[in-house]
Amino acid sequence: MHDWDLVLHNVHLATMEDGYGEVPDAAIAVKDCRIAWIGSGAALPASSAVTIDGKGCWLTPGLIDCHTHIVHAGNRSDEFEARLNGASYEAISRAGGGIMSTVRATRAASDAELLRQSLPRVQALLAEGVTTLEIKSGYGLDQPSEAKMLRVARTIGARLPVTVRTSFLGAHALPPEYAGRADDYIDAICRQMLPALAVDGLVDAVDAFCERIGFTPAQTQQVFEAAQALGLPVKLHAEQLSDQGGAALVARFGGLSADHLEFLSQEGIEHMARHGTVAVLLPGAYFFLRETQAPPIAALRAAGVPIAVSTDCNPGTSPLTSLLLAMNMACTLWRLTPQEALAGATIHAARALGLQHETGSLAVGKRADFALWRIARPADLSYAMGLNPCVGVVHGGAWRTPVVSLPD
Ligand code: DI6
Ligand code: FE
Repeated sequence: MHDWDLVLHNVHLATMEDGYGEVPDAAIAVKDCRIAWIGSGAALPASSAVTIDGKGCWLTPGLIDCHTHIVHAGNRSDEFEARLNGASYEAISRAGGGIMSTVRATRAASDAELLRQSLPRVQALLAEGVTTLEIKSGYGLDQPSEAKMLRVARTIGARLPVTVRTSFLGAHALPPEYAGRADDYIDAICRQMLPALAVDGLVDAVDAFCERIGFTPAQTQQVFEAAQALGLPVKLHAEQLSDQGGAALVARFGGLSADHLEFLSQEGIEHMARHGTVAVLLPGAYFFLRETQAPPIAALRAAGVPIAVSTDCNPGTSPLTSLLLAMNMACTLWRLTPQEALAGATIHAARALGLQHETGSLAVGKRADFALWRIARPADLSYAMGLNPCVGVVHGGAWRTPVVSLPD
């Protein structure tokens, strides 16, 4: 009798439903790509086509990286080195460096080249148990180049065992063609770029960079109105370097998430709590930029705002391709607990993508996205730096790793 497609037994579960949601000495069964049964190993009621001995490892939901700019061409290690040799950020920027150097490289790359350069970064995340990945555009800044970035993101989801959600970030920076004409660029985004990309099915959500060096709250609001007219959810890079009231703005639009948040005000927190907007924390950018103002973690906790943690993988401010290290940084730099960090990379990250009914925890009916870890307890995932204890991954009910039998 083969009732189930896959059973994993001899595992300890951290379901991430209600804290860690620990189930020791457990088994979990999969049918039609979804979780069909969870319980104690001794109570396993039916047999399966494939049975895997987890050998006492821990099973968590597959990790979710809910904020990345992982598709881009080139890198900025030359600028990193120049700055450490004394060059100022302004001088680099005046010489055409900074974000525009990534825009030039990304515009110049073919689809195939952009994919080739992005894949090693994606593979680094997948090796650490990531099964869902958000990918933004925002280094094209014209319609064909933004479309190219989003197509490559879709290709990653189609070719690799990972669920990809795309975000259109046309309002990331002002392209040189529009120098001094930011309002005209926002108009082009709202009237031409976004509608065309949405019709092509390339956009799952709409993002913007609301900042003194980005776009104003009024310009951000215009982008959100255009998204709303197309039925697309919104999210925002908010309060990273200054308090622009971006978190309250995105919350008022029923936004999925407000991200960064180092300069978030109490008023912003209250709007987020009221509208269920997730706080996405990005410690990699804080670390790499050597920022000193931490996001208001205690106040977010007190208000009951769900907190997610992500890499912000990008070439300028967070060249980070380890979600486990982002979790460690959230704990060491900002005093998140390891349990909060793991929730931030699973159940709350799922909510930040609007996928909370689909993935992010181990619950009957959800997609079978698992990561299997050779660890002693869940806190190990936030504790170790640079060790990858992931020994197996299931994405949509399918083993991603070739091993069907774990080494002892
Ligand atoms: N905030 C950031 O820190 C990055 N983008 C954003 O919206 C910067 C991206 C870059 O420098 O390439
Ligand atoms: Fe970002």
